[in-house]
Amino acid sequence: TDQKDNHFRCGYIAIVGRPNVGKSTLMNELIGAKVSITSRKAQTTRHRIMGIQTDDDAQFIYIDTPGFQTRYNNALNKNLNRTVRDTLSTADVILFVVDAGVYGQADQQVLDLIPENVPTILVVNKTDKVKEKAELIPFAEKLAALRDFAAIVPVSARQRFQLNRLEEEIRHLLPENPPFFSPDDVTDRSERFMAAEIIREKIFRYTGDELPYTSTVVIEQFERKEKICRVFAAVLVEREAHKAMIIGHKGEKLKEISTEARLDMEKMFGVPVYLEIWVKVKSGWADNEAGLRAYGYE
Ligand code: GDP
Ligand code: K
Ligand code: MG
Repeated sequence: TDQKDNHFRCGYIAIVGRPNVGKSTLMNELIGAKVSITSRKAQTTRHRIMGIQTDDDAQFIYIDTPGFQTRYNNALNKNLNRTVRDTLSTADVILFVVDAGVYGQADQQVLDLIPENVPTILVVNKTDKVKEKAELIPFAEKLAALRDFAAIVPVSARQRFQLNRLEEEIRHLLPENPPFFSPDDVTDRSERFMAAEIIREKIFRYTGDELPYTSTVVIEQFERKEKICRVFAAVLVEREAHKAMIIGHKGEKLKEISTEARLDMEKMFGVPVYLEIWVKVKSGWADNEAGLRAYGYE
């Protein structure tokens, strides 16, 4: 009805937390169907990962923030944290995810990056690991004192426990907006894009300074079949030294990057994935505008 249309809600929900608290699992479970995954370009050459879930009354646009997931405390990460802070200040809702019963300095560092003026839901994940649920009450009370959270929701992303309640809490906080994305704006292209995004995230994770600024991932071939997905990717770098950084000693680093990327793709696409990654030196591509356009950067 018209009235319903007037009240449609749509907005960006950033999911943050230290590594391994279950952010990606939570996002995947919240968006449910793999096909609802889509993506769009951010203002910079760095893309954001998004999952979109649309129902009759609202469109939820989730942003996963890979910036927190890298384990090196270097200039790149400081820059990434800045990017994360920008992402957070433009989000409509923030989900601050912690591990049930565990709260340490790494969690606090993430909380410190969250702007006070964006409604933030404290998500206490992995409640399935806690046998005595009563133990969670003092834990949640301790955390409640840290910030004026819009809500505190204990969940188990893995067991889908309380995810509907979490979704309702998010829904109330979304602004009234028409949908920004068409609900069926989903094609192979987005999976192809996600494949590049996943590889990029793993490269961030496994390499140190500078490298990601001048490297990019190009999906040269993407074959999506019912029972398998084949992905051939090239990582373009500017110098031989950069290539060596990605490949690592006896190819070990590239092997780890490939394995982790493949496992993530399998989770996301729901089929076994065959993945090959090459590293190629393309001198000067990052400075060359035509080159950038050819790789999809406007
Ligand atoms: P991220 O680094 O924050 O994105 O965390 P991931 O989503 O990759 O999850 C890290 C690990 O925690 C994985 O092994 C998940 O399977 C696991 N995990 C995520 N959610 C839950 C949960 O609700 N319960 C339990 N027991 N494990 C979970
Ligand atoms: K992880
Ligand atoms: Mg993750």
